[in-house]
Amino acid sequence: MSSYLEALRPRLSEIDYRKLRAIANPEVHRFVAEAADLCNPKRIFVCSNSAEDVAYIRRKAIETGEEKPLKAHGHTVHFDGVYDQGRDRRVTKYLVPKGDTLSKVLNQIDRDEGLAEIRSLLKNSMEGRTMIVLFVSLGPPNSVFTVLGMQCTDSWYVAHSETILFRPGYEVFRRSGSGRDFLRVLHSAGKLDKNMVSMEHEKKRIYIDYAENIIYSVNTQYAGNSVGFKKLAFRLAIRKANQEGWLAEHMMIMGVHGPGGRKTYFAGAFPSACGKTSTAMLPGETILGDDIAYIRNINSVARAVNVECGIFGILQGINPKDDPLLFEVLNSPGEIIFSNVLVKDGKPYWLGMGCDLPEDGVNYTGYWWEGKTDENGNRIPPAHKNARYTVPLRALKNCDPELDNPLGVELGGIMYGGRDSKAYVPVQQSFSWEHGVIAYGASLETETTFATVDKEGIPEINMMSIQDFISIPLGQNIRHLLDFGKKLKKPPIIFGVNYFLRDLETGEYLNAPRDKHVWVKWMELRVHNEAEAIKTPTGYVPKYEDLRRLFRQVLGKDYPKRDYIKQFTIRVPENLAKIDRVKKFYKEKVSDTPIELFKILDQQRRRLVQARKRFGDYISPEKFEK
Ligand code: SPV
Ligand code: MN
Repeated sequence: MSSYLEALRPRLSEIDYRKLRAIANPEVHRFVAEAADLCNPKRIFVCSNSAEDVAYIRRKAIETGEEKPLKAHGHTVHFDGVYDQGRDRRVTKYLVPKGDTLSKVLNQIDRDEGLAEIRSLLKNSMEGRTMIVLFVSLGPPNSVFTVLGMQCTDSWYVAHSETILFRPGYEVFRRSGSGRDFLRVLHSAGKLDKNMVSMEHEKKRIYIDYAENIIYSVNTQYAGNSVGFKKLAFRLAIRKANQEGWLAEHMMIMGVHGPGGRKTYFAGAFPSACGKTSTAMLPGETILGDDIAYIRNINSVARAVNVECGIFGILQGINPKDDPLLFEVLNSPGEIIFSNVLVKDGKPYWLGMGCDLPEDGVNYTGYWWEGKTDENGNRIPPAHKNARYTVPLRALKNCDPELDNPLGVELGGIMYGGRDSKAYVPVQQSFSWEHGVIAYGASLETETTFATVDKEGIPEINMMSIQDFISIPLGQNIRHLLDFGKKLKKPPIIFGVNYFLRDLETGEYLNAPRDKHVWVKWMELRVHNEAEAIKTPTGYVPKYEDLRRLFRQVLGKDYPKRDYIKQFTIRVPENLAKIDRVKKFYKEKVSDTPIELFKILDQQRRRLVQARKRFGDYISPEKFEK
């Protein structure tokens, strides 16, 4: 028996002691013992993922007040602090051991210094409380994709979220014995106010120790900062994937239904709040994942799994018209945690839900009324823009049946999309894997959104939509992706999508939210060579006739030619400026950029300049038709 386990005995009930003992990996015991030593909880609860243990976590989340029940059966609400409403880039840092270096663009701190700081913040942080120990399987268990993880936390809300979002891992740990490696997370919500909300936001820290595969998080509850297996473990997985030759991506996975009952799987990378979940949730298609995908080369075919089995999604804008499926789920009984919504008479409300909101209620600032202002005199919205829901994927009627296939699903296509108001057309196909990786993935530009606590609307490069999570040199990540495609028999076709293109004069969006369904259907046809396309300087774009037919079939809508021309006009000045920005970023910020990046962007520049000579600055797609 490990001495760690014995040291833990006074804080464990007999049952919890046995649950921990049944895992024969001394590293597990060591992690729990060291966490307990540091954080000093009164007792330790070990979740074995049994129905009983999961129900206990749910009950405690309500009993402690971290969640409050809502009227609908199974619904609860949780509030995060006013300054804890999104991922916090400022205080999320890598611990860098002496002698090691990371890209300049990554937030970092000397490992010894960072460890000392975070350990002092965690010291005795769980005093008088329970530490919950949870085991998860990232990806389907017992599969070549599986990565194991364990978290120690003092938040029942965090534990509850994890039981919804991740596949149970206790049995896998129990059966794998010693020697198996796993990711570790230690989290404490820190001091709580009377509403059970983390108080000391100025002491919020999220540190990633890649040398030991441990994540530390303290004085925060927002799930993106505290649920370790979302974006925090993702950073470690990116490193692991890079070393082992597979991909960990910020991607949704969906099954797109084509002619004759065919289903083609797509993965899609979009920065937070740029249409990722709403694409995966298009009615008539199936969702396999909405946030993080692992992709492997299996017999020279790219196959993907969802790391998670639930959704931690954005509520804003979910209404019966634009997201009918989600709206229905959110209004039906079943296990759902709402966060940072407005609550009135036991019902959750959010921005853009398609009805009038109540004039008062309770939100993340406490009692709220129409006209309430913050300390700077700014009006407080009824619900936070980043209000979220946490729901199991299996609760959705459109959940893809292959969710737990240990071999994943074969990818026919990959999409990259950001908030690009000026340059790229709504949908285009790359000329090759390399062109797609560079011109759409590495060149992905977006405007910042409310999903992080920074200022909104600032344009920035968000490489492959993982800029916030990347933990290896940026150039190496591009190189890795280029190489991954080279080893495939038939790499997935890479598409660039842009749901946020605006009219250059009026500034209005050129597409309705549901138009993306047409683009998705067109991509599906392209994967099977069943639609034609027009070759433009930036990629292959759809033909008007195909889109007109699809708009009619998919949305029952007319698609006037003038809309098509506006949306698919190649904007040469905006595209050239984009290329300049992207090249500048990589030249200045990324010392190991693969030479292919500059080559492929220069080729694109030449194509644009040539086209401008023939046709001018703004070129109708029809000009490129032979
Ligand atoms: C995102 O912001 O990309 C999310 C939510 O998916 S978080 O868990 O905060 O990362
Ligand atoms: Mn995300």
